[in-house]
Amino acid sequence: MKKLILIGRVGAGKTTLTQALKHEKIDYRKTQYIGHESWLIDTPGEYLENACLASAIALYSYEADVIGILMAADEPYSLYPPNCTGHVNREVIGIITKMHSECGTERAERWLRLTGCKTIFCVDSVTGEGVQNIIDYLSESDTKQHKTTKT
Ligand SMILES: Nc1nc2c(ncn2[C@@H]2O[C@H](COP(=O)(O)OP(=O)(O)OP(=O)(O)O)[C@@H](O)[C@H]2O)c(=O)[nH]1
Ligand SMILES: [Mg+2]
Repeated sequence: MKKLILIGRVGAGKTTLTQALKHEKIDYRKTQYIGHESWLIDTPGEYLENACLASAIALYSYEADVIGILMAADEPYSLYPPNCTGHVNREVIGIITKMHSECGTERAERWLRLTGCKTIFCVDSVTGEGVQNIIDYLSESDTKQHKTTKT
């Protein structure tokens, strides 16, 4: 199993997705620190939102095999600079959470593509829809060969 770090703004759904990926009960908990002991690294959204904390994400990304950039379908704007994945020496995937939002997923997908993400998953972490696709992706021996993108 590849080790995945999840980054995204406050409320993007990192912890909920972490619980869904681990088949745990969905239970809201504000993330206060970076937990990096398992195959999933969950980060507080504040680390992405504050420039003075952002370097911690870069440091913890070195612990991971795959960087998961989250964006909820209902986010009003993107925090990610265009082509930011070009700076990353790891596999990067985009993950659209809250896929059943009335906003639809197209806008989030465009923003994630703008970051450079080629592989994008859509999930509803509360119902579990789409979550298995990420588990399958992480289980593959060579994720670079993975061709699945959002349809
Ligand atoms: N319907 C739906 N709700 C979601 C989904 N993901 C997260 N939520 C809800 O969004 C809220 C915030 O989710 P969290 O997982 O705590 O967000 P987070 O990114 O971990 O936030 P921080 O820890 O503050 O950085 C919770 O009420 C979740 O139930 C999803 O895929 N679908
Ligand atoms: Mg959290």
